[in-house]
Amino acid sequence: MLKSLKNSILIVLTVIIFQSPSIADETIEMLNKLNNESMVYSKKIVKVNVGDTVFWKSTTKGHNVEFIKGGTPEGVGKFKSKMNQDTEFKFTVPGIYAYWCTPHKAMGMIGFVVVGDDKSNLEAIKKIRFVGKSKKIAPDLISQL
Ligand SMILES: [Cu+2]
Repeated sequence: MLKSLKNSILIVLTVIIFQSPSIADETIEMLNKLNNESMVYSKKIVKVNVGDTVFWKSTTKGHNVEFIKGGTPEGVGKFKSKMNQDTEFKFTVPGIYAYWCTPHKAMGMIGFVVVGDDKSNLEAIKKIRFVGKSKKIAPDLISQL
């Protein structure tokens, strides 16, 4: 009896340990509607630690994630996920990351990730040329970083 309990605990622990690398530290849904907003990420700002992974869930189709040019810390490459698909990114370089949904960037579908509480590229983030509705909502979001 005790042995089988011990085995059960071992199995549970093993499952937890082997699953953890695939568990995202933040999950953001890509949505057509959220309350009275349309074309949005469920969380517009997330703050994570260096090495954390953010997972974007394609809850409704028609969206993606694209890092904005000039909107990432120096040395970070381009990132543009496929349309209609879940995606994830492991953040190994600290700083602010600004991204948008390629087809909805003019409809206000933007988001920010702050990694390692590092805001050293804030001035560059403020210089991003947002378009349409994003231009209206970006300053308020940036002030909350
Ligand atoms: Cu979109």
